Amino acid sequence: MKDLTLIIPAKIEPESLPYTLMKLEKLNLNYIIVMEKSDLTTINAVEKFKSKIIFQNNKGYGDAIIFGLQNVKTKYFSIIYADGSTDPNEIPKFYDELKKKNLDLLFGTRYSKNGSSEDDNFITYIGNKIFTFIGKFFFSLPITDILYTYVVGKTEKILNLNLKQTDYRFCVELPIKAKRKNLQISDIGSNEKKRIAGTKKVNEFIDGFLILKEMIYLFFNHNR
Ligand SMILES: Nc1nc2c(ncn2[C@@H]2O[C@H](COP(=O)(O)OP(=O)(O)OP(=O)(O)O)[C@@H](O)[C@H]2O)c(=O)[nH]1
Ligand SMILES: [Mg+2]
Repeated sequence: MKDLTLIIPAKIEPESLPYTLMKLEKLNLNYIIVMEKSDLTTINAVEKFKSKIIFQNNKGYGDAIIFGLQNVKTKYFSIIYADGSTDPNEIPKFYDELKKKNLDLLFGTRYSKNGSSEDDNFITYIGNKIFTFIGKFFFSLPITDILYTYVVGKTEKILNLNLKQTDYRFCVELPIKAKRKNLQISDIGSNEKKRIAGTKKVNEFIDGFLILKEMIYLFFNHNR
């Protein structure tokens, strides 16, 4: 998988990130960690992997992923997380499926065959179901888990989408714009693990509201 680069956004993950990186080293995968310069605890915790870190100029989850994507030099990319919830051992399966079906984007899903989650709570589960339904009904998205955003795909295709959202709105902006540009999209079962340590960065209510607002905006505006 020399033609694949993993993008790992990380914010205040001093316990989880070293563990995730050890797994990646074992799998011999290329990766880029995207962090804020001010996140000294995480930077110190991964001192020996510092050549793989790039620093975002701005803030935010979406900003980190977009900046990471702009730095990918391989044909394929993957978005994967520092908190241990997205298991890197699933990458070979994702990568093989993407290539076999010649897809542009392949999304992990916790809610279809071979999918599960140890990290969902009642609110995130219901939220995901509602947003996935809106995605299917109003945007014809062929995916069953819109907010997971554990993805592999073709770098050139995602860069062409002109993604702009610097926060968690990125999660819905990506599949909606991809569908509108007629990218070949599918999903594949994934087992989400529990966050290893640290606190989640998503605020279910504030980010949920922003995500809903983004979906309404994109429904009425086709040309952003
Ligand atoms: N660089 C950067 N990384 C971020 C930012 N916000 C979140 N992340 C990282 O993005 C990944 C996903 O964040 P989480 O807090 O686990 O969010 P989530 O997985 O959607 O939510 P839960 O799993 O439900 O807790 C983690 O690796 C975070 O460290 C940010 O502002 N900047
Ligand atoms: Mg998480």
